Amino acid sequence: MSMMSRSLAQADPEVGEIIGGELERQQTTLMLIPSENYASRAVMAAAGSVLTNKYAEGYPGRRYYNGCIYYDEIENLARDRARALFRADHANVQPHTGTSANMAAYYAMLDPGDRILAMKIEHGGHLSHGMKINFSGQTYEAHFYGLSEETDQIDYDNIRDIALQVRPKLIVAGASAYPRAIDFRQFAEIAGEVGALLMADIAHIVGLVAAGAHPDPVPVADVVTSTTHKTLRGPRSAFILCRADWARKIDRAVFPGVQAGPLMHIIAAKAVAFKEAQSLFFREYQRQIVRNAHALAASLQEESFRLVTGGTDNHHLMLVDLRDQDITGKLAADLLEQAGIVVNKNLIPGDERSPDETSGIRPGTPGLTTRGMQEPEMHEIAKMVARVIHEGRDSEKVLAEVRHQVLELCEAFPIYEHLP
Ligand code: DSN
Repeated sequence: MSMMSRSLAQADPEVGEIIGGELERQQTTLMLIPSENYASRAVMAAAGSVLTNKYAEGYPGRRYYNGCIYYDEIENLARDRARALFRADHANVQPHTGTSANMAAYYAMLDPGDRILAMKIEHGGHLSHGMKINFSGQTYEAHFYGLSEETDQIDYDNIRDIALQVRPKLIVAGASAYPRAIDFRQFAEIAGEVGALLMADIAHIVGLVAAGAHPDPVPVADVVTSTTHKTLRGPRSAFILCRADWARKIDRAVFPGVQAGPLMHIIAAKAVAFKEAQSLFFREYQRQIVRNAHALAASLQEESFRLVTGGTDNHHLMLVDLRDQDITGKLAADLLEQAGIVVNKNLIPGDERSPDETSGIRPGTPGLTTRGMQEPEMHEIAKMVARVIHEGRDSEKVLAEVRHQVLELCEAFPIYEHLP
């Protein structure tokens, strides 16, 4: 048998086994990380296709390599589907990741040293929204808005005041860990008032936006960036939407500005995900994510956990404040993992602990909802989370019992049954 025709298991059992182990981990644990999900078999087939083989620098009809006929077709399809799904003038589907999409958007809209105004990372912002240790904070003069000290929610009047003082060239609306809906219209009004451009980063909420379950930034923002692997449930990647007047600049910023060869197999997988997101089934899936988030939030509160902002609305995640529970976010997440429940530790507003320790965790419902779970399961999971956090530190028995319950729930709501 030639090297080219052997299966992964035959050609490289070592890698095959590691991937097999990861498949089993995904099948046998409850995944509550709101920025992760399970891609469909069709999305994974496109991502693992022969489209990985070719260079296609440039854009459809203007490639630097010959032989791109099918690459043009697939990129046009992905762009058309993204534009239709989000009712946008223009889509660029080449960015590799959320941060490279943001990098390209800044490159199109700003000059080095220009001022940007974005949410503080400690209050839910993102590394690529101007943090000093990131290219965005090194290249641009970043200023930040925080959340209201009373409500832990976005305070639009305060953002207006800061914007009037700072006079940013660009306002960034969007967050990685904010459990409330974002009012993009208010952001657009502020940007208009101070003469700033508006970029919305909807990496987390993109699926909700596509399904009409969250306010839509596309009509009001100059540029919208997003990932494709979170609530959108596509491959690990990203894209940019913009108004027609930004199309040329955005395209030039992505290529040749910050990227060279596009990942055409991943663009094919994005096309598949955009099609899946047009279905009625996907809209219902997004609405169930929100219903499940409400149910999980309410059940965690019944178990005596304080949620930052008091809950979640129109969203898929919540921030649990563990400061009154005598446990760090890190220890809580480690104990939960031992019981088969995977969450991420997270800073909360006003956190005095380091990002490695934190005082919070950030559970979310997109992955559980993909497995078909509904409100009764959210209630059950909140009870398991509470048991592990309250009793798991001192009891191997509790961890083992919850692990057993997790396995039963995973068996009742299987994932990737078709995979070997
Ligand atoms: N790492 C992502 C998240 O978990 O929110 C953001 O890039």
